[in-house]
Amino acid sequence: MKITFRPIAALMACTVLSFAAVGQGNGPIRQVGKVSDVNISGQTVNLTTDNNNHIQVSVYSPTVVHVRMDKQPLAEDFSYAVVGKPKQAKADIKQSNEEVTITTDSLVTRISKNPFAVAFYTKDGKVINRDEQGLTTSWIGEEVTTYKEMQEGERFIGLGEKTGGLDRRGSGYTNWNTDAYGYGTGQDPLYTTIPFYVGIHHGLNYGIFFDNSYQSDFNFGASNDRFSSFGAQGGEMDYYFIYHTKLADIITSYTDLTGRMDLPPLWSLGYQQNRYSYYPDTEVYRIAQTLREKKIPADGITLDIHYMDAYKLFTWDKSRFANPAEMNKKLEEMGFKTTVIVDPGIKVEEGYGAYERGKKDDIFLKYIDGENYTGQVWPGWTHFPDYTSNDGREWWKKEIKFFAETGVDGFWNDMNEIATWGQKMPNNILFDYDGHLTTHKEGRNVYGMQMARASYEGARQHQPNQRPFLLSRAGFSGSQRYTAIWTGDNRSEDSHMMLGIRLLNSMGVSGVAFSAMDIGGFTGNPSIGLYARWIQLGAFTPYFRNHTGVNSKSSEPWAYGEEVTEIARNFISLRYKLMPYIYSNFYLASQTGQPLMRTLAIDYTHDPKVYNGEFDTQYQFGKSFLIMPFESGKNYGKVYFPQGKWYNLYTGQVEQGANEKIIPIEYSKLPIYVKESSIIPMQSLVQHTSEKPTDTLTVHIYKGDVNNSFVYYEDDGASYDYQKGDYYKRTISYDARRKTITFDKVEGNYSSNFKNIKVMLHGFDKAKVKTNGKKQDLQQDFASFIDPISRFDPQGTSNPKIGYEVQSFVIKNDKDKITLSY
Ligand code: NBV
Repeated sequence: MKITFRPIAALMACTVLSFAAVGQGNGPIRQVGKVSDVNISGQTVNLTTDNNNHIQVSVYSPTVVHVRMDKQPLAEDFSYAVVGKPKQAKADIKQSNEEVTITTDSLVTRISKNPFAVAFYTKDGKVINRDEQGLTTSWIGEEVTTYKEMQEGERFIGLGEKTGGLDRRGSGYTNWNTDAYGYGTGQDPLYTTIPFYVGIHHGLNYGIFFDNSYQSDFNFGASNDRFSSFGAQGGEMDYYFIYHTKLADIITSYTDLTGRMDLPPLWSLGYQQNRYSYYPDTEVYRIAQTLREKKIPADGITLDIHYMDAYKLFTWDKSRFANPAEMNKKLEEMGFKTTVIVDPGIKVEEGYGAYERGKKDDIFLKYIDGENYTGQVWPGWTHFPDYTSNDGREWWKKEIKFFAETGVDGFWNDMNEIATWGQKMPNNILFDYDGHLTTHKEGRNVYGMQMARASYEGARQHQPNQRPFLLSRAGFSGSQRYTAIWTGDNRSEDSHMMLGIRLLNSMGVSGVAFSAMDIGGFTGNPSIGLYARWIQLGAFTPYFRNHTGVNSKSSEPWAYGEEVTEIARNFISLRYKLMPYIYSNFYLASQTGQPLMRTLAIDYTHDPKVYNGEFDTQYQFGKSFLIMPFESGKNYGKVYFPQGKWYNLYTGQVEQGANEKIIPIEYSKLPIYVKESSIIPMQSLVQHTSEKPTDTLTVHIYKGDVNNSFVYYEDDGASYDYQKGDYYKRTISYDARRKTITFDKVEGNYSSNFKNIKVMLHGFDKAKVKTNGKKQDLQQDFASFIDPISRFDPQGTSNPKIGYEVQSFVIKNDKDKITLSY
């Protein structure tokens, strides 16, 4: 009897304990509990529960609902990520014994009272997303997690810089900014934290942004078949729920909340030559000169840590760079801008200026007892500025002036996870967190973002009417307001090239339009084929950066033989010819948050094929180009054409969409297709963005059965004068039913670089074109985007150009509306 009694007693004790946990919130898990008090004020519902938890659900806009919960009364809503302001919205709030419902123009939020749980529905009653009824929200110690009911067939995408497939279902992830040198293709976490994802099911899609900078965990059905969840090691449960019928609009709403990039300087969209490291100055000139001699267009040269004196920030190694201002001036004359690397660690060395000034201004991160934290990096033992304090940022802004004086145009913020040897920064370091004193646990994930912010603000302060270029390795949601982000120390392997595409596509969905990977790979040496493929793809990434590590082979476009040089020249030149298209797409990103690299999930959200591992690296570059990335060495590959018609870029041949196909892959030609009804503005070839193209803008139009529009945008590409109206903008629309192409009236005061517009018609058989009602004469023309490789024609005589015949005509670039009909 005794023997059997004991386990029963133990079981009973356990049962009591778990009831206590559920009922009173004092067991090992504190449940959110039953709503005991409701207070409705305007667009906001405040609730308390019988477990003494405090909750606020408020309508942020008709499509966004903000949910906050804490074990104590809610504190001031401080966020580094969110810059948007709640919008006045019609919200009909009703209450019954069981629930509170909030109805806006777009969705219905239902708050159950027992226990507290939130559910979001469409206006016609479909579940978009709801708390898992039994688990809802709970705390284990300081760790807080919200559990969501897993919907049948639900997929998850986003979460920024995360490895894994496009569809994250079945996986779990951690956000803890990490220096991940030579990371594995499945490694997690990496450098940047973006706690934002999109859920997709039953023809619906929603976004959740979890605004918490502690280490956070996301579970999309990993090791369980019941829920998806998001939680953090501390802080509030604080999330924004976003609902739109179109996925692209979710990105727009998310970037309404967390901000968007400024228009970048045009030069930063050109080709950027990096290595760890180019020195001395004569080597920098050699690289610049060779790019020009070999007619490989380029705009930027980047200096890595060897430009510094013993890796000390805000110094130049004078034996390598005797006169940096003069060097930068000469480079500028050659059409190059200089970007320098900046690391946060300031060497502890008596008499070293930055160290002394930092000590004097007392801006370094400290332990709880007030002693400066010291960690080891390149220069040896260093202190780290607290960029989460206003004083820390102000100090850094003053220091950055050092570069402004030498004509530096770009700042590359590295090692800002924070990276220190040992990779185990202690948690008992304090971060000001802008007046909300906290520890490393909450401060770490925003440190890199705040460093980039300080660099950005510093650059702006010292050259107020010049757009700076910023690049950062670590980041957090909202970093896109200050900087581009690149994916750190990848490897020179095929799998990394493909991973890089997935990372950039994922960042694009997650608000980061300006992103990059090291083209060619950082660690190791790529094969010739891999390098050739990667540089072709690089031309279709937002920030085009060729970079390699300190011990690897040279990685300039001529380092892999003549043939690869030609391939690189072809695709880098194509990027320069596409600059009007690319720049207009960056304008779009600055206005709407729409990324340049668009996973097919953005426009073909509910087509299951786009999530298939065979096709999930395919992406659109802008809306017109469909890029098919493939590992090197493949002669054939399977692709998927989504709904619609797709033109082969090189032959003009049309592929019907909603179709899989095996296509031949040529080593020298990245498979690229153009979407029907596309409008693609291009210019003549230039060797850098400050060289003037010819005065004719070529607009390629591809015949199609769907409507389309393209916002063409131009300005000086360098200053902020566009904010005063100095821009040139017009919408070009393709109306498939009316058979018209309309160039709307120009907006803005900037006069275009282009006097003429040449319209090239693709796929229009014997078109009869009228311009503003008058018959238009057409010319026979040839559409060619790249040149043949000379291997096939050493004399350059017999080999026909790559391309196909089209018809074209030239019109004046009038500011008034132009209507073409066909
Ligand atoms: O500054 C050197 C490198 C840099 O080239 C690379 O791009 C960064 O990701 N940096 C990391 C420091 C450590 C490299 C082992």
